[in-house]
Amino acid sequence: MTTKNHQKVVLVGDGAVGSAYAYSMMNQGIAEEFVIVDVVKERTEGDALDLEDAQVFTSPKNVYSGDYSDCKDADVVVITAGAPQKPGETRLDLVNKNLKILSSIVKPVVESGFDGIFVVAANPVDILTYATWKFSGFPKEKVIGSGTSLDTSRLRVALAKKFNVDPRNVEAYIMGEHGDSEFAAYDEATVGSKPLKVVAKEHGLTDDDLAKIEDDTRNKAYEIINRKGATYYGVATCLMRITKAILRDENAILPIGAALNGEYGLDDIFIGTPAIVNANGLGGVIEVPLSDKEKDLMAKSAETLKKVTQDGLA
Ligand code: 6V0
Repeated sequence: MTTKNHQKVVLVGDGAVGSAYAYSMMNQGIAEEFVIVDVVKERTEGDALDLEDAQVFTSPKNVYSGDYSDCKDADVVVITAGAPQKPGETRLDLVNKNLKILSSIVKPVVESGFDGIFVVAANPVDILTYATWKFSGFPKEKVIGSGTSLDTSRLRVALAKKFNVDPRNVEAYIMGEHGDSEFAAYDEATVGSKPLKVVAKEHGLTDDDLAKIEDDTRNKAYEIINRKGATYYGVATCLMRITKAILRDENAILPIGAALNGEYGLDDIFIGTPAIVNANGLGGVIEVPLSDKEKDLMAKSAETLKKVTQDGLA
């Protein structure tokens, strides 16, 4: 597939995550047209005015405050609208509030004639990605969740610090739910194609140390929320990366919330796994050859999500 010369992205949800994403998109000069939609219109107008001032130093871009009719000819609609976690709340606690908000968004987006790719980041993201697929009636490939992209970044950064290497050379994934049942797929992970567990040993890290890094990764959102009330730069950059892979038809392998079709013995679910991202959205799931222990963790994580999906969408 060839990519278009003029590419358009609509952001729905101009809060902490959405505005950080918009800024990241501007800085990377990715889309020619960038539209911001939110229930708080003044904020989108203010952000558009603020962001356009960056054009002189980035690349020319038409950034403006819009509405759902702007989705008609968009290539990607990114949904970051929804209540964020408060201190003490888990992501799954947000389900009812955010499902309501989501349904009020997906309907007018689809009614506009939108035929591009949905990218969902609002939490609980795996449930809301599934719901976006359901509410939209789109093919599964055209709906992508941010899944465990942020968690995977967090893991790579933590491991890279221990090994004193560039995080981009740590090929390790967090898989499963973006939330408390996620896990680090250490058994298949590599650092510069050397098994991660071998590298860890060389650096004096025990299995307990690796388990602690996994745990810290899982809890990093809480650490950030307790200090500054929200997390946004990390996820915003992940969203920029996913959008870029779609708009540039990259076939990039990224950790996302992907629809499974029998992989890991699972279907009817969106869950964190490495997958190919291209102009069609999901180009295919990379089924990691998990160890038996990891297969169990994936199954348990899926079970958690399926229960919430069934209750939330019943
Ligand atoms: P925020 O700063 O409160 O922004 C939410 C925005 O959504 C606000 O601007 C609201 O006005 C807007 N909004 C609410 N209802 C609607 C509606 N019906 N239509 C349009 N806009 C609406 O929250 P923040 O930006 O911090 O978080 C947004 C979502 O991202 C939350 O659900 C977070 O939990 C989630 N995150 C997801 C992450 C991930 O890894 N997937 C990471 C961090 C946050």
